[in-house]
Amino acid sequence: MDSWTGPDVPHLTDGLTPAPPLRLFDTTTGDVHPITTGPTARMYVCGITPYDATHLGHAATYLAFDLLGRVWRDAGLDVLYVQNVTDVDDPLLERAVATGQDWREVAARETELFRTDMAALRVLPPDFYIGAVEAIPLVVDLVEQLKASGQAYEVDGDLYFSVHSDEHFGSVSGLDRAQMLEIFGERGGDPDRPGKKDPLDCLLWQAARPGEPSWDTSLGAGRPGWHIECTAIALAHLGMSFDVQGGGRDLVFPHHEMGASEAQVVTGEWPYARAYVHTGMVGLDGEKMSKSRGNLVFVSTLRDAGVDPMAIRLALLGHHYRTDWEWTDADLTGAQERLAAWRAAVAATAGPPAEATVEAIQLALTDDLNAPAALAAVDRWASDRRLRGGDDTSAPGLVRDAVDALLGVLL
Ligand code: 5CA
Ligand code: ZN
Repeated sequence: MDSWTGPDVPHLTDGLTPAPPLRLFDTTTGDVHPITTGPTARMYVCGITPYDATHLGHAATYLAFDLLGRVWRDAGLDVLYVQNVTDVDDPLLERAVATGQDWREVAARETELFRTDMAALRVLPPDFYIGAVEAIPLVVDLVEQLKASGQAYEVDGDLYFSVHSDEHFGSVSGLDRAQMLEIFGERGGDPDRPGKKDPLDCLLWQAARPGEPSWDTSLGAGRPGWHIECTAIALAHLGMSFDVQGGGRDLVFPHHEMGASEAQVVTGEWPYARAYVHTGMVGLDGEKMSKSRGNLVFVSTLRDAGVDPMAIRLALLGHHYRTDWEWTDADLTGAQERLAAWRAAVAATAGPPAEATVEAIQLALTDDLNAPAALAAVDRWASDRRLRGGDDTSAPGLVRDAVDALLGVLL
């Protein structure tokens, strides 16, 4: 499906010390370590299930991976970025039934709103933006391969993946079996379904149910399971051992664990992704912001109220991507003040030299995407300029370009 149009990214390298190598926290290893790539960095980030508008938790997650793409580009790499849209799945179908709408209309409308929100927030678009529906042939092909090699089996017409066919199963999340069993049921799994070989086995293909959409394929009429959707899209567009699998921390298990195992079993190769990077959960009023809980602040609501998307972006970047945090109005007012201060500073004809500021932004972002430290470096330059002036006429332009290229904020 169509992605969205992204802004041009200014080029920064002239006259600056090269940025240090990128280090990221990898869920699998549990530590921050250097992330090396080939000349093209390959990233898959799990996309939305489009049954409601983009909330600030989603936006924070996509901004974190947007920073990663910007850091890679700043290091002179090409970036191959793939994202899915789960445009057929239980929550979407349930919402459509509950509101008396056609599920396709809900998905198309909310996906379009997501694109508009992402473009407004100046999030660089994925190169491949792929819906689950359009990926059905890819899914069928993978499931056929799993069936042929005996790693998929049937329960009342539905097809399941045998998680134990992957010797590395469990290595993404590092969870023990008891923890897995507990979480699986909470996050879309069905540990108690009779007939499964192992309670943790996950659905690959769900046979058609009355009143639900289905597709006639070699697997019979039905629709894809969730995890195999992302595996099929990632393998088709990135191949095995791509650099970063990203998403919110709620996806570590089962989604990223299962997706990795399915790919590893189909290809006989390891690893699926070289690093697994997860964002913290944004909450409101003491709970994770989620569509099912309904405690949401939407990007589009703020935009409709006239809030500058760059202030929204700065508010989200004010929190480190790995922390869980709660949205408050103070996040937005603080970001609006910061945006005004930065705009005033770069509108000046001269200021203090800015090379060290740009290098500080690069240093912060290459150190596990430390956006708050990067913002603090710009704050220091802006307050220096206000308090002490400065006669470097290239400095305001350099800060503007660096804030644009590295932080995605247009001043
Ligand atoms: N379609 C699947 C992924 S294949 C899905 O999880 N969709 S979603 O709409 O529920 O979430 C979209 C992305 O936002 C996911 O990466 C998810 O981990 C992330 N996310 C969801 N809620 C929050 C939150 N409260 N804070 C931060 N990130 C969140
Ligand atoms: Zn996914």
